[in-house]
Amino acid sequence: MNLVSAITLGACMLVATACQAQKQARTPEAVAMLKTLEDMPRDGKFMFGHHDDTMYGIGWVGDEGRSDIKSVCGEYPAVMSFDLGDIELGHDVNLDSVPFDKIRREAVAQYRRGGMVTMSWHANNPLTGKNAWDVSDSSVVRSVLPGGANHEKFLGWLDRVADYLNSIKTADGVKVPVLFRPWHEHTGSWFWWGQALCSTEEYKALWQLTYDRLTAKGTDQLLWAYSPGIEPKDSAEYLERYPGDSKIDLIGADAYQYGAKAEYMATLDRILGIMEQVSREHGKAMALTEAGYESIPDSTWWTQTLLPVISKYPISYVLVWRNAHNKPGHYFAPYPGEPSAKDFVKFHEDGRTVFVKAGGEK
Ligand code: BMA
Repeated sequence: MNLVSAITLGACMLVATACQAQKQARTPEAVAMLKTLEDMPRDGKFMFGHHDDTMYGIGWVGDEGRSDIKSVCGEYPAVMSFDLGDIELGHDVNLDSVPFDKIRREAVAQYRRGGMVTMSWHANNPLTGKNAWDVSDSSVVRSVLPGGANHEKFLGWLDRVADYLNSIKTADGVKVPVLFRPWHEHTGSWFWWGQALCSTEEYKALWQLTYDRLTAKGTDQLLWAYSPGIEPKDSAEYLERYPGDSKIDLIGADAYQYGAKAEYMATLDRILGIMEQVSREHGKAMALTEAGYESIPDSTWWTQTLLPVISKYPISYVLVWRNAHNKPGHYFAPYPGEPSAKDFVKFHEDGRTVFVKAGGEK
């Protein structure tokens, strides 16, 4: 072997070790979850997801095992989303009054029935003490980075997130894999980590800090999702604040209908087209991480608006937002008797959509 081949071999071994080290840093359950996310579109399917599905719905809150989706179609969503907002303050309930103990139980139940769990984090503003939507000051992100006045406090917040995620375990002690989706919708400017509130470097540093601190706390059960809003016009804009391939497992977008059907379909088409390109070039799974039409004022929305567009793209899942029990009209999923429920049953019966069975617990 000459020197060049020896060096090349050495370099290859280093790369292989690094890759292995990265893989070894994942629990088998997280690896399996990533494989499922990747396999879905290859099988021509995608999972359906719903935020806070088993926590509350229209006309009920906290009923054990209840779900508006299950009431309508007989199965649970394959993906359930929960939010960590207020965990950083040490509260027992999140920003929507859902007890963290209940989120832990429901995450385990969802995992045991063969479904997936994703978590967002509407973290409070660490500078002003107000909520995630307080955009009154554009030095917040800088203030939590190393050297910033809120750095130590913020590390404590990250530790609380890590400790909580690490506490979500089955009875056998298996940590439930979670697709963690922090600092979402950053291409808009309605959260303190948004586009106009920090620089690209600061946003990326916020991700690095989050990733490093959680990883150091042993959160090897996590997958990580990047989910901008619909603002990017091309892949360069989509990737402007991308934290990097080594930190991201799935790329997403949060896209809601506010106006006309044709306009929303065109928006979905555009953002999913951009994501398809990024997904191919970066080798990442992709999903519509949040979607919906508040109050669903279109009784065929599921099969005539959503399905025709998303089924053109290799998405792993589509997730709709919550059915608030105490905020009239703030719902995104059907419930029994709701005008789009019949159409949702058709969507459920479509061979491409994936749900999980009630009672199918492992
Ligand atoms: C928003 C709304 C709010 C909620 C927040 C976090 O989109 O649903 O009511 O507090 O998400 O779940």
